[in-house]
Amino acid sequence: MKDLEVLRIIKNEETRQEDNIELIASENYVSNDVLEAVGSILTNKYAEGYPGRRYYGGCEFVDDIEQLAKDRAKALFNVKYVNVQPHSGSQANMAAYRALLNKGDKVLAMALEHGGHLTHGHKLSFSGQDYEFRYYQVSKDTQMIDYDEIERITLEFRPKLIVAGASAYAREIDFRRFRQIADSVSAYLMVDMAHIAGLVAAGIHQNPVDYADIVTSTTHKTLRGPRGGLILTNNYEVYKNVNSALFPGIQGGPLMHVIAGKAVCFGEALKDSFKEYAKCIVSNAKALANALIEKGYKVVTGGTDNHLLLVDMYASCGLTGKEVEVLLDRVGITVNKNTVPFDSLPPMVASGIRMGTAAITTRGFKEADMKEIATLIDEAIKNKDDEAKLAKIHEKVLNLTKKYPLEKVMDR
Ligand code: DSN
Repeated sequence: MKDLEVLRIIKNEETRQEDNIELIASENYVSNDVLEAVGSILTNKYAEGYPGRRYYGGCEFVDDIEQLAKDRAKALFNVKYVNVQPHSGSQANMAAYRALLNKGDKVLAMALEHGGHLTHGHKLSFSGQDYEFRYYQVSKDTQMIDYDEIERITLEFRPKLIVAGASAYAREIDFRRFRQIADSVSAYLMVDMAHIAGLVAAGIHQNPVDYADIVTSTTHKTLRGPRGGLILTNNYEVYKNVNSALFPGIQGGPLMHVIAGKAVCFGEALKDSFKEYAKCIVSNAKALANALIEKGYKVVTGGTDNHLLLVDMYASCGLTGKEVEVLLDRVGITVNKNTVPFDSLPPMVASGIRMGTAAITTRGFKEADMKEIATLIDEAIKNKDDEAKLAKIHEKVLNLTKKYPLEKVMDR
């Protein structure tokens, strides 16, 4: 690269990704093939419209790429219709709402502070501004989804749409039950599977396409592809509405280089090796949760079924999520603060931290390493004011990450 100013910043980020233990639950490391596709000359092409129906000439090869991405996604998720154009999960959700709802319609979704997502009706998001949302919470006793309570709210509120799916919920979600609840008031069901898409692709989480009218996702979390969105449905009428809601409704020209990266990602996820990878994500998350519980940390719901865990740090050690996030950053462990259900602290402070194992599992970390990570986190918390000890912990983090060079795992 000739722009040395930009190159220097990219190199800094490269070193950070190489050196740190990456526990952000929504991040991962793409393969060199995905990187090459996203960095390709496909970025030069305008292709407004859909394959075979574009507004510009010269689209024969980008048509091939988009069709390949669609076909692979269909095979991967065993679904009839796919739109691979959403630039992000938020835009996938916006298109899904527009495909099913009119402004002001009633929607029921999980509360953000109980594990939901901003685009599931938060008042600061377009979703909460355009539709009348009501929210379900998790059970106070188990911290898990309470389906009977959702059914009760559904019968009272009579939403036109129910949204299932979460960004900070560690347990399996029963989409079949959600379908039954939605059917009780003839509501649509939308599933946002962004976090668990890789687990669904690998067949280790119930597949929502069998139950939902629309499934939305991102491609960059457990699915391990480029940053972007995805929409799936088995209903042709819904598919047509999604297509026009997304383009020309919301977006302009699709990012063909990213769609090529999605095609590569779906191809990778169709391989048997991806199934093994997804199983390891979950066993690593369980091992990390257990190791933290053994050290006395309060893991929300008492464990995990998927790729992430939430730890109530305030209840465990009196530190806020924000304090732990900053502290762990100092020793090279990257996490994010997160509210826990019924949190007494505001979101920008939060009682919890959220940790995910998708990225470190890509890197090759094993269950034994999860114990070491739990020990490093615990040591950092216990020695939070001791600079010398924190420096030693940072050394240990560097030794651990050196064992799993990124260059090796990206070449897959
Ligand atoms: N920001 C993503 C996450 O971290 O879960 C969701 O959009």
